[in-house]
Amino acid sequence: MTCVTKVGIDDFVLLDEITLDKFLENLSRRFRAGLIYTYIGEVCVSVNPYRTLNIYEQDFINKYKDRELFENPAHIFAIADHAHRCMKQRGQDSCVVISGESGSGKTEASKIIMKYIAAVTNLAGRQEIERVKNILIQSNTILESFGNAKTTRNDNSSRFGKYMDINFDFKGDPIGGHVNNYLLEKSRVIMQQPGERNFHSFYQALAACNEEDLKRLSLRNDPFGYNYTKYGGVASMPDDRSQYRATVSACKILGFSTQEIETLWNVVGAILHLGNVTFTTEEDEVKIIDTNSMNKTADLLQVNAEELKRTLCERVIAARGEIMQKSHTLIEAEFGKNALAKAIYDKLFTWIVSKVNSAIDPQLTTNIRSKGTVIGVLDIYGFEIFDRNSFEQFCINYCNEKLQQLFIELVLKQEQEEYKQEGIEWQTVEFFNNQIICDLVERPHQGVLAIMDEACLNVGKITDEMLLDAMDKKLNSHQHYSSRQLKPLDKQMVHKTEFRIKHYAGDVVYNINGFLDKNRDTLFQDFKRLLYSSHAPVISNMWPEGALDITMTTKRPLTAGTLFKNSMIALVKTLSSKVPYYVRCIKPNEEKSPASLDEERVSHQIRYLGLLENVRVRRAGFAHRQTYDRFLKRYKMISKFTWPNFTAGTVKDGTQVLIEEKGFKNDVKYGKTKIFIRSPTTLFALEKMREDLIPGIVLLLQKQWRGTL
Ligand code: AOV
Ligand code: MG
Repeated sequence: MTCVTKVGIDDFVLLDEITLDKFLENLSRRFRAGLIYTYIGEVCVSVNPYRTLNIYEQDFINKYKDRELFENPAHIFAIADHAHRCMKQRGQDSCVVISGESGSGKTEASKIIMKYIAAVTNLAGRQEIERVKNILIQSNTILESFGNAKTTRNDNSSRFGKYMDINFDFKGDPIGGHVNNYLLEKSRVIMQQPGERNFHSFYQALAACNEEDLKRLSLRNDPFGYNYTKYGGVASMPDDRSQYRATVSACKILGFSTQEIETLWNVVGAILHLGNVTFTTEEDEVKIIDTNSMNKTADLLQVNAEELKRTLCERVIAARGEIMQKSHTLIEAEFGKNALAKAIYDKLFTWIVSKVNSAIDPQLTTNIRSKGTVIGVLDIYGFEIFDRNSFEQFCINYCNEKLQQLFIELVLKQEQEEYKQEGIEWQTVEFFNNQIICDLVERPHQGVLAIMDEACLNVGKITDEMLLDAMDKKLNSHQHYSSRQLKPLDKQMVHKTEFRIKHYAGDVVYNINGFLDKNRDTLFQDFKRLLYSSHAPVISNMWPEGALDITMTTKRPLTAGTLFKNSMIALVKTLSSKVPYYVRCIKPNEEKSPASLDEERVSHQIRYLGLLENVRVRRAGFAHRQTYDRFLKRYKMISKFTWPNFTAGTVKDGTQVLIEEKGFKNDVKYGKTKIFIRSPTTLFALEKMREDLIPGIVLLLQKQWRGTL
């Protein structure tokens, strides 16, 4: 086993002074020594090591299994073990919230937690449980292939948010799970920033295009030969081909049929070909230049080529009861094609998630009817700032605001409010509350999302610039909002195109171009009908809305922004209903280097994550709290003054008598309804005394029961 020597302190609560310098010094000393985990009480701070560490092997698993946090050096295994043990013992649902900026190690952390849980469960070796564990782990491979991509911040960046519940039976063994996914960054399908790639799946298909099972896609292994994979200027990565095989193998393990796997890659291939379809205009009519690419697209989507051609070049409209064909302009044709590519990929991803969900549905995987208890693992896209930030970054960063708000509510605020309520002496810890930024985004009528939705109601009449004007009018006095006037090159009036939000984690300038379209998120009905007509059942089933007749009017669907907001509110509600555990991830440098810790960047993260405030609250805080009656019920047996019953006063008096007799007076405070115990060791000592007495008491009760006493 790798020997873990003690470097710095294992828990920031033990710092001699709570200052940024001391915090940073401890963090970087430990990072240099390969100790990437440090606690703040029960919160685990993790620094991305950017190298493989031998700290996740079986010997480490054995070391952390069934152990308390303070018994071993800080490790994410201890958090996973704690969550699992508490869930099992108390039957309470819990969740692990992993947060931190892009590239800080959230996805890796979520996989480490899942692997640990898989390693410490099913000691009886039940076959169906082994199957479930394998499926849960393999589902990551598929979701990452289709939902992750290389960005300038992270080579394997999650471009969707993921919340996975793992269901456990009463023995604590996994019996299934459920994935909730949040807004996929589908604009990546058609465009990538310099240095970035499209989703991994496209390059996997290209790298493996010569394999027997992909020949039908007629692809060439040349990412620069396809419009949709060339913009970022980054070609294949060495493991694209092996990842293709891993993805197919994972699909098989999850029970995808051969036909479904075929359709999956057909759709990927179809999108690549569709990207190469180009248009021209002849006599005011749009025509396709490259029919070859168009035919291949139709072939792979199993739709009629003539129909595809028609829907790319014109649309059917119903006006005053009459149905007419209307030719697109060049711009509309390009726009429609790109919207089609994005929509097909988005639907494919949703379908994959639903397939994963049916493979891990606890009712189907085992015959157990009850859903048991769950541990939820949240791995979302981290806060990000690019050179150009659009609607997707706006949603991603808003999502991070919501999670920070939850952390503030649960860790910083509630704890302090409880001390106040209980009358415990307490020096209030000040912290920045980002509720004001959440409000800026989500307030009804006044927030950015509401203003956007209002603008979306006026189809065709409002431009992105007009939206920005409307935002300026309503938000200009907000402390966290501003917009920039681009310097006019000549005397002509130049519209503003950017606005800035002062997020909790930094200022981000968003470019307004495309906001309205992305929020409205519509696809011409003709495309929906076309895809519904596909001979591939998987594709046709993805597009039930294509069955609607042209003359039928449908209700206006909710916008992408509102749907996202609703899903965030639901997520926060789910997380709040569970016992939370936190992993706070830190990115050590911008170079993805294992050797350096950029003090400025790391200090910035410590500050905005509120870690110092977390230490302050925790330090003055208490490891355990319990109402007096429950406390006394549990421990009354260890004191002669309280056993079998305390009759000389209130439950609070009884608790006090017990604590004083056992010599823990200096480690506790008495609130109005609860006792607060400062250090975990006191709690463990109490537990130990109770445990030692239990066999004797059981014997005593048995004797009483048999009437032999
Ligand atoms: P993220 O999930 O936080 O970013 P990842 O978990 O994808 O970040 O981590 C980025 C990269 O850092 C990984 O691909 C690994 O190479 C490396 N890494 C992270 N954690 C570890 C670890 N514990 N041990 C070894 N290497 C690690 V984002 O999804 O972009 O927000 O959106
Ligand atoms: Mg990630």
